[in-house]
Order: sequence, then structure tokens, then C-alpha cells
Amino acid sequence: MDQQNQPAAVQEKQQVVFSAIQPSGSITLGNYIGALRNFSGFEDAKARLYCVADLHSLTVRQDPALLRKRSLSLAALYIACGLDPKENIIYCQSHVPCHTELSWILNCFTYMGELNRMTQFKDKSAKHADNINAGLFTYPVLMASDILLYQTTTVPVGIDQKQHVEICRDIAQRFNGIYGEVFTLPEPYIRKTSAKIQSLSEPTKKMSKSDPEESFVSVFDTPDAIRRKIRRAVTDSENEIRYDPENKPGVSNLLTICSALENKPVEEVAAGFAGLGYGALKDAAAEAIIKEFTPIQEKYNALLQNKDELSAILQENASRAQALAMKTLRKVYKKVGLLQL
Ligand code: ATP
Ligand code: LTN
Repeated sequence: MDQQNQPAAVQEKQQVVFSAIQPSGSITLGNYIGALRNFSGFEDAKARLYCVADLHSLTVRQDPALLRKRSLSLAALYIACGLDPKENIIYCQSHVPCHTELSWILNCFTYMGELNRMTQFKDKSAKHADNINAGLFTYPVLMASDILLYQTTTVPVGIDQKQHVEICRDIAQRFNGIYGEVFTLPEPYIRKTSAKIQSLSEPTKKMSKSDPEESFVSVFDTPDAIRRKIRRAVTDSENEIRYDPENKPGVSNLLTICSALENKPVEEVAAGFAGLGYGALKDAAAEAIIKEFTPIQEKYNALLQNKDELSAILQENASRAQALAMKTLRKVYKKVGLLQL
């Protein structure tokens, strides 16, 4: 694993790994390559927490029944991807009240100007012009709370979340500057080669789970659907296979997908297609995705057979998270001067 963002001081046993995904749609190949598959591989860390960011997803209007279903589904997917809930802490954000409690405090240490610069806020405001709510604006503060509550050192995310981890560090530094060393400063963990998968229908844009169906492959798609979507992926009118994201975003995206799933440098993947047409590249990408997702889908389906057991796991894991989070929250309450009885 290329830990290029890993500071030498926080190696293995000192590491606390935290990440989250919003249950705001069907988990995509982008979420999988950019984030989810990088959640594994921190076996020696002191703690590993993977959260279903259900509260964050409320910043965009959700269907309540669907949100409940997707939250349980995302938790099951974490486990199906190999995250053992005995060794990792897998839980829903709304089940651990410390997240929102710390969020209020940190709101009071975050400037409007800082939040105004967030590109996700600008993008989402443009996309949901009829619902530019305060939650969308303070989204990064809740995210900072998620991270800082656990004294996180390492945050595996896609490149689009880098700015949010940076503002989290700024908030933590500001707080520490006033009250002493309360929070650990986290580092994003971003795999350079697969940090951003583009939309299949508009390859200059990020693949997003809240965009139209044909623009993404879902972790839950059938092999036929995967082949169909990849076959329809937008490329260009040339027919040379080369990695050139500027001029050939569609082809480069397919190469990135193959490179990420086959764990090979993108140049090596591109060289393997010398003299071949786009059809061959699309077939290879589709088959690589199917090979990756089939075992995950099998495990996922088995887990969902027993929803009671899943709920029990989430409940137990939320208690473990709450116990850890309380330590930081108590310290913060004391530092800022809230009356302790
Ligand atoms: P939404 O469409 O609801 O905003 P999203 O698909 O952008 O959702 P998030 O829940 O915001 O997904 O992101 C979860 C994780 O997946 C984050 O770490 C994010 O960086 C990563 N991620 C999302 N989309 C991509 C992508 N296209 N390529 C790589 N990583 C991605
Ligand atoms: N904002 C993230 C999801 C998220 C997250 C986090 C990621 C919520 N809290 C804490 C890392 C750490 C997103 O991917 N949109």
C-alpha cells in the first residue's frame, strides 16, 4: 500500500484510522476505489473506525425509508469488504451523540470565511439551489468532529475530501492553540493513482452516487448491468489507447479503473492495449469490476439475510465508539469551561 501521506511519527501502533461514507445513494465504483477498499490494511493500528455518515447525508433531502435501508446496507457493505466488526468499529454516526455535541463546540471555532471557500459547498449549492441549508454549509465542521473525537491520525478518503481534512486540521490547531494539546492532527491518506474516478457519461466530472444511474457503476450492479454501463461509457472519436486525462478523459478513466483493480501502474496497463481498440479496453474494465464485486456481493447478500444480527453488531459497535468519543468530549467540555457536576 502506498502510504505516501503517512508521517513517520505516526506509524502502525500509534495509528487511529477513521473514515466515513454517506448513505446517500448506491455505493459507486468511485467510492470503492477512492475510499472503501483503502479502509483495509491498517491491521496494526491502535483503533480503526468506519462510520455510516447518516447525519451528513441529511444535508441533501433524503427519503426516510430509503435512508434507513441504505444505512444498514452500507454497514453490511463495510463488513462484506472485509472489515471485521470485532477488529474495526463499524457504526452509524447518529448512534453516537458525541459527534453532534462536539460539532456545536467546533462551530464556535470555525470561521464563515473558511467554510465559504469549501469547493464541495459551492458544488452542492449549485446542484441543490433550492435547498442551500445551514447544514450544507457547516458540513465540514461535523466531519471535523467525526475525525477529532477519536484522536484520529489517518483518514483514508478520495482526493475530493482533502480540503475537508485540511479545514479539520486548521480547526484542531486553532483549538489546541487556545487550550493546549487536546486534539491530534489528522493526515489524509490518499492513494495517488486512484483518488478520483470520473463519471462514465461525463468523464470530466467526478463519479457521484447521487448522479443519474448511467453515470456510475454501483457495487451492487449485476454483471450484465456492469458490462452495459461500461460499454456505453463516453470515450472519444480517436481510437488510440493512451493515458492522457486532459485530452482523453474517458479512456484515461477506464485505464485508471483497470490499473486500480489490477494493482498495476497505469502506464503498464495502457501498454498492454497497444494496437487494440476501445472495445477491448471496455471489456477488460468490465471484467475487472465484475471479478472484484462478485465476492463482495455474495458476502453482502449473506449478511443481509440476518438483519437482527447486523443491528446487534451496529449497536455494540456504537457503544464502543461512544466510550472512546466520550474521553475527548469530556476533555473539550472541561477546557472550554462548561460546568461539570
Ligand atoms: P454524493 O454524491 O452523495 O456527494 P459521493 O459519491 O460523492 O456522494 P461521498 O459519500 O461524498 O460520495 O464520499 C465517500 C468517499 O468516497 C469519500 O472518501 C470520497 O472522497 C470518495 N469518493 C467519492 N466519489 C469518488 C470518486 N469519484 N473517485 C474517488 N473517490 C471518491
Ligand atoms: N464528507 C465525507 C464523508 C465523511 C467523512 C467523515 C470522511 C463524513 N465524515 C470523516 C472522512 C472522515 C464524504 O466523503 N463526503
